[in-house]
Amino acid sequence: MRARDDDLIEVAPSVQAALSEGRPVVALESTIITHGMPYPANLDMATTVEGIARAVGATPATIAVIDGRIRVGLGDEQLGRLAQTREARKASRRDLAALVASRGTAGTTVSATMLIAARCGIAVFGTGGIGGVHRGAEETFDISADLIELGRTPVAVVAGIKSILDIGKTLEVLETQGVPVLGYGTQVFPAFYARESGHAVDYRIDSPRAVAEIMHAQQRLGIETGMLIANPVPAEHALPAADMDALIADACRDAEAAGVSRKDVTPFLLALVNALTGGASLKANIALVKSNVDLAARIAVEHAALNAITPSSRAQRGI
Ligand code: PSU
Ligand code: MN
Repeated sequence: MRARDDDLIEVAPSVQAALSEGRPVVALESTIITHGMPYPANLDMATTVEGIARAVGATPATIAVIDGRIRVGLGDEQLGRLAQTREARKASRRDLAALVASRGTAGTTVSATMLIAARCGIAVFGTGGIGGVHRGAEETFDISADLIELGRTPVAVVAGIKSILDIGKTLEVLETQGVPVLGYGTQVFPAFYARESGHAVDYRIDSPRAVAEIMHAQQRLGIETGMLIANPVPAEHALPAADMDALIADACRDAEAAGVSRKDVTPFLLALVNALTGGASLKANIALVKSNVDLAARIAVEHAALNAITPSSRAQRGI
């Protein structure tokens, strides 16, 4: 199914033009706007990262579901509405059809954003953090649909894994799903708020071009999994790992005591950790989103350049 022929998915003219001319496009998610950050920091972050993508020559495509239509590329009015409404749902892959049919409005998670991006021929996506395996998942089975999506949808995602999750178990599931995990300028997987987690990455890469080459090789091999590129938080925004660990353990206990489950867990923990750190975690989060989107946009630029050298690969993918 081609997105531009599909009246369920509305691709903004700027995004459509870039895609049909083979110019770089970077996908951006919207659950981070509707459920990941408070207003007005969420709106400021959303417009800032769009500007960051443009500044390096990539067209931003923020993805969301608005009144039952899947939108790829939002206008200011739509971004403003998403940032302020309390009615928006949180849409992962499994929610999309029900939301379209019921004319719902929702922020799209990493899984839904990847799925829609791939439908439209967008190969790179930048955000703050993916969902993963929650601490205590051996009891709750709380494992994000994002990990399964990374295993089945060919989009390169520049994002971290917050320490509200079990980073080790998350990396195990990514390995099971066949997802390459690349460290940008590091051999150690970065914890979200700290530059190091104690876990190794599969491959260290040091330039956007190197990531684009791995994506390109994956395409030519017909491997339809995504990949995760982890980018350490800028040093000046890192938070002390030991303090964060204790605080997050408290937050997880509170979530359990309050009976929070399923899709409410991540938004609950993000809001609580933000409150407990007096806003410091939100600041670090925003710094990381900006840095990730900047890197994603640079990767999109290199990937578009590589595809232009070998147009057959574009033709193969039907773009
Ligand atoms: N992690 C963050 N910030 C976020 C999210 C995760 O640091 O905003 C959002 C993303 O949209 C992600 C989703 O895809 O939460 C995962 O939700 P869950 O854990 O319910 O799968
Ligand atoms: Mn979950």
